[in-house]
Amino acid sequence: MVKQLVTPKRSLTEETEERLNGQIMMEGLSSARYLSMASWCDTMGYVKSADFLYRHSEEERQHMLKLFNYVNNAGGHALQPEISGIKHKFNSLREVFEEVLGHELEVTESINDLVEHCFKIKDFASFNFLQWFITEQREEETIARRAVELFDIIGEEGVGLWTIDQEIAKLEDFAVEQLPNEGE
Ligand code: OFO
Repeated sequence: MVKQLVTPKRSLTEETEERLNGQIMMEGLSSARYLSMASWCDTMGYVKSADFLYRHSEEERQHMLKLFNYVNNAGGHALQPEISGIKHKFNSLREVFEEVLGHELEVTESINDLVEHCFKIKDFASFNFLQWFITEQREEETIARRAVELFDIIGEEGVGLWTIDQEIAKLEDFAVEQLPNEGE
């Protein structure tokens, strides 16, 4: 048996630990999906969308690490998720951002379930920790919704796709304008 150097002070139930690891998987999946989308955009010449998605992929990895630290500090064991089945090819730039929106909605649902669970079992430390993710999801959804809207507002004909690609670079600023005093 491997000797532990410190006695973990466990404040997580097994179920909460498992659920937090489930959220780690969701964030890891976000990071992997966005990296793959970024690479596809790069090969297609959508340079601003590629930059946006590379940045976003890195952000998702940071979200995953935030959960890693929390789980281990609370006496649990954060697990590197198995991630497979990543899509590499897309039919259009619109499809990429529709998938981003669909994925973010799933992430929000998963965070909400986790928060509800923590509240029910009175794990207020985890409940409190997870508030950051709630706020973050508001921002992520705002960005993803706007990205999809751009295709209808601008249209894809002529210089439309080029213009949409330029506008994607401004999405983070758009979220700050829409949600002042929220997020980081
Ligand atoms: Fe981690 O915020 Fe998107 O998924």
